[in-house]
Amino acid sequence: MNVENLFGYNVIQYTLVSHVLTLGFAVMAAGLVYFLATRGSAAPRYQLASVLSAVVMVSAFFELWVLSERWRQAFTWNGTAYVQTDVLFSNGYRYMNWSIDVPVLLIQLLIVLGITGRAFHLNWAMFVVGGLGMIYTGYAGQFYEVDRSAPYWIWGLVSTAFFLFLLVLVARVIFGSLARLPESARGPARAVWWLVLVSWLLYPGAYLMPAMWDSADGVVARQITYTVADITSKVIYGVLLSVIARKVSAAEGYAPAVEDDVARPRGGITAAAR
Ligand code: RET
Repeated sequence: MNVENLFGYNVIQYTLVSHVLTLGFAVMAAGLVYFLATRGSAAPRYQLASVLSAVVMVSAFFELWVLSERWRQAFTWNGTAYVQTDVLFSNGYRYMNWSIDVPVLLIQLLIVLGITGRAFHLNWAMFVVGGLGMIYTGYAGQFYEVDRSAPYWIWGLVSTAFFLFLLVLVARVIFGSLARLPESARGPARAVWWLVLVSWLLYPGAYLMPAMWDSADGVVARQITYTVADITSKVIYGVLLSVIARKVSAAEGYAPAVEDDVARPRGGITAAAR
């Protein structure tokens, strides 16, 4: 049971959550178009990363859509406030979505950074095990968020251990690859590290929200936090990876990547104006 079901909401609180959930799935639909349309800008061996971004978009689109419908069904206007119906709102859907998205997001990183062979399979396995371990222990803990009894804190801590393990792996993969990357891709690769660090930290923040801010406003803050985290960790992250894939492809001499680089000076009017 989630704290969302404990409160009544005024018009602003109720609508804010409704809007923010809608923003979430609308951005995923937009991302889907972007990733499919720009897939060809990278060399074939990196194109799987775009396909995987599209997979993440579809899965998140449906999850956020369902969540948004749940929000609508779980509360009804009684003349003064939005109050509970007999439908429960549940953040558990998010955790199910992460079990698809977290492993897929991490594997994309290996593809784009050009990790191959044994290192690819080893990191792949550790990402899947670490990711699922983090998600399902957190999933077990969130059932206890209302009274915040021992399992909430214990599962939260176990989940955090998996999370730290993943962060170390991601840092190793990114910083261990920098020297091999063309100069043009190193900036975006470092940016991926900071993006992962900041955007992933928002999820434990949302988990802890009931302990920090146990009210209707806290619920609004939590759903905003989740949405910002979803947009940054899935869409912005995917865009950054697609930029890296294009830069690496261009450096490898893949003609469509060179052609598609909109920021590359080509002479003509822009050059003449300088
Ligand atoms: C939980 C439980 C409390 C402790 C920690 C957690 C971490 C969750 C994370 C989720 C990331 C999800 C992503 C989804 C993208 O689609 C499970 C909330 C540390 C880091 C990136």
